Amino acid sequence: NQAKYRADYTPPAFLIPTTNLEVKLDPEQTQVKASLVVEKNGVHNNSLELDAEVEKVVQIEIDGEGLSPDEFVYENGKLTINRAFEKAQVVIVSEINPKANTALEGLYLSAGAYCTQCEAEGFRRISPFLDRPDVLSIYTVTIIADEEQYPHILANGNLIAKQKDHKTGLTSVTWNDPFPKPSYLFAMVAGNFDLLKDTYTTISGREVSLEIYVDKGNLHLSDHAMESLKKSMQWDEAKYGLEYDLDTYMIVAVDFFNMGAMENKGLNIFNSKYVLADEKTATDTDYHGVESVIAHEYFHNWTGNRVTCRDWFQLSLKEGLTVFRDQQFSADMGNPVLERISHARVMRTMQFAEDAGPMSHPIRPDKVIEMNNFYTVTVYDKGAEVIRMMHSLLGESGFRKGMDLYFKRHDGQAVTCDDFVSAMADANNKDLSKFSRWYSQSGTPELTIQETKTGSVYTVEFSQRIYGRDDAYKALTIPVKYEVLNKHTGQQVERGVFVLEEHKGKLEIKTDQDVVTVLFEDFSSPVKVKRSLPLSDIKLIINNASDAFCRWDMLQTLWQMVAKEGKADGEAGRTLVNCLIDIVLKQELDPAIRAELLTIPSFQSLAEAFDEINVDAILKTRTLIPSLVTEQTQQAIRNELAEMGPVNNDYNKENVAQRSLKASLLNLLSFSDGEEVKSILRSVYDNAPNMTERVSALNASLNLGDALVQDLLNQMHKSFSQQPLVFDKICQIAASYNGDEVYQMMEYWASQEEFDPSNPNRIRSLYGAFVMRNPAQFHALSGKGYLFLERLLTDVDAKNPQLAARLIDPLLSYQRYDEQRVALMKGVLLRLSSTELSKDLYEKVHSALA
Ligand code: DPP
Ligand code: ZN
Repeated sequence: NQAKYRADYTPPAFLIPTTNLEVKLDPEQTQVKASLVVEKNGVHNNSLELDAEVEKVVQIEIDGEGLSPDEFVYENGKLTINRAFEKAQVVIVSEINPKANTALEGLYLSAGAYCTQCEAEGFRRISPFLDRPDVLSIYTVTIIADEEQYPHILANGNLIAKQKDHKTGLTSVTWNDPFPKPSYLFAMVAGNFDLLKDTYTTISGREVSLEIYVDKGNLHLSDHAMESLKKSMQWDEAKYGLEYDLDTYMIVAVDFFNMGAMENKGLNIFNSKYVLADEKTATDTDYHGVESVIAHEYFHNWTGNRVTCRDWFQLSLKEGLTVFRDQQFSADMGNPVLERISHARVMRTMQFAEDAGPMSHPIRPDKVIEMNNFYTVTVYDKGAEVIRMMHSLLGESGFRKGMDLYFKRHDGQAVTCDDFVSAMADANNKDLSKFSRWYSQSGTPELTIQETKTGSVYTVEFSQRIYGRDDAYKALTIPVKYEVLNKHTGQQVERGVFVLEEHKGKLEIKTDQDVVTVLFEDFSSPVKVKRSLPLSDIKLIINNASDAFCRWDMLQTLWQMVAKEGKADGEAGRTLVNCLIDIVLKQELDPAIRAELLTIPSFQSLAEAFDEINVDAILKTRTLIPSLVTEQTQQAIRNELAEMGPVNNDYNKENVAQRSLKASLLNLLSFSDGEEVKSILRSVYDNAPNMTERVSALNASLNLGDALVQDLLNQMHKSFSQQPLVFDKICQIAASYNGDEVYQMMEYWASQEEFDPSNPNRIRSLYGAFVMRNPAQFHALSGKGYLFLERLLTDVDAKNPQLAARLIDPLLSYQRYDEQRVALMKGVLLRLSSTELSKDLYEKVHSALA
């Protein structure tokens, strides 16, 4: 389990300008014949050393001549060929076993269909290759299969030939992709699907055929995905002048998939969760997920595929940028404030935790053991925040100039994060060298804020650091969007952007008024803010800030203060309860924002406020506060819910806002007890015209004991049997139940026919929800929750390391808990460390214990 270092990068010793693959499909013995043009890159005498993780290397030829066994060595993931050449035709025949491939990397079977996943290093499990992103090749791929069983035989690019061999009865289908690409973007599929077809005419008038392949019987679930694809194509043309470049864009939805989706050139492969949706079976959150993942993968065609990464340390080059682009797209399609709230939530609950834990890394990591462990919230979401800050500093048109120059310089190349920053800097004549520290420094900056008033000068002093890292910490460039408000009237005095570039900095405002500042509007930098504001100022900001994000944000601060006080009847608690009551009663507020304001913060987001996480105080806060609020507002909530009734079905901004408001109100109501509440939830469930409302009723029912939840879950199971994506919702809700019955509930759902433990979606829905969304049980002092995870990890790691390595994440922050829990969690890690682990889990367990 050797680490690799970014600093050790060297260019490839050989290049492979063309790749011809011939793949004879067979569930257990697929034969892959790779004919490669290989040429030396530079002057050297190195042997050709290929990455290889195939079952068997059957035969090797160089320029038509077979190699004898002593001319090559295949061991430890490398195939070394000891015959010298400058340029040669290298043919390698190997054998692989798709059926045994439970890791779901390389070529595998998903519910009877062949599909591939090659990012990051899966191609070497299909054929020996220079499996690194800076080796770009033109692929021609011939797939041989029984067309009756697999009517759809696909690979990247354009279909160029198809013929049936009447002797064998097999069909061979040939595809060619004219764009040179790294091996991680290779894809092939063979299966029997339903096909949704449409077309899109690009801005220059080319007609592109759009094809979405879904499991038989699911055609009616693919319209939203198609609409999302067309919107994405149109948006990228309008916003960035980027047009699609092949004649066909294919998306295949598969049930067995480790990630969300994969941007393979011209042939995206998707987790069916991010394709299939209709109102009956998918929630608004699912609709949003489909739209944003379709967009994300489509946007990769330029940011990722046309310009790709030189090496995997540069992953954020394509991921941070593409997340930023899909965030912009979602903001344009929906509600920008809600989008920002959700980004801030991800950053504060997941990314800050990762960055404070043992796997902390810069958005451009320096050291990696298993690359799959670095598809992280840091590389993706913090990466996107860094791009966003550049956007803030350069402005909309400056950013666009930078993007244009980036494509002009690097189209068709494999480049680095530095190349991206240089394009931005050069296009704008701006020095971004200091800014680029965001790429090399890990950790979350902590901003201490101090406000003073002297005469008519109001000063806000900022200082940045990371606790415990004072010597090594380099000052980062931090844009602070702010608004100054009159302390008494709440009127705006001034609004602007202050850029902090040193360890300390001062914003000075000339004013005779008594003022308070609203800071980090729109979450303008991914930092932690340490600021003690009097409750009266907090209240003023919640009621008056122009930026709705900050109004929401201040309310979160208040929640955190209450959690830290550990009681609901202190001054902060009373202020919070009063604010929430006001919001419940203020029906004239924007429903989408009101819904967010009335959402109870997650365990993780309250935990963020603690140095040592106080589990009990957080759990208590999350029930006491809503109970106090509903004590005084339940009648108003009931009235409003009765007036609302079921919301219209269509997926649009207004309806989504109404439904999310309804969910927040139902959830609040569930904190007032009584049979009446149960019957309201039951009737919402029974009369719900769509899945969003059914799930709202179910989530609220979690607060009312297990009988109602179990009853409604059984009802849902009956109405939607054999629908895996609905089954996932059932699992998720059951695993979130915070009473001791949760173990029986999980056992029950795991014993159902729909629960296939080799499917990552099932594992994530049931057990992932338990570890992430059930803090009361997962962190129970008995240690039962931790032991449960330990057994699960051992099971899953043996089959699917990538999946196991995701499930372990909550254990990695063990040092942030109290002594008893630290001991329990550390015990699990220690026991795991003494067993045989995959590279994925090994890296995480050992870094946690280091
Ligand atoms: N499929 C993953 C994504 O699109 C990795 N590229 O982010
Ligand atoms: Zn991506």
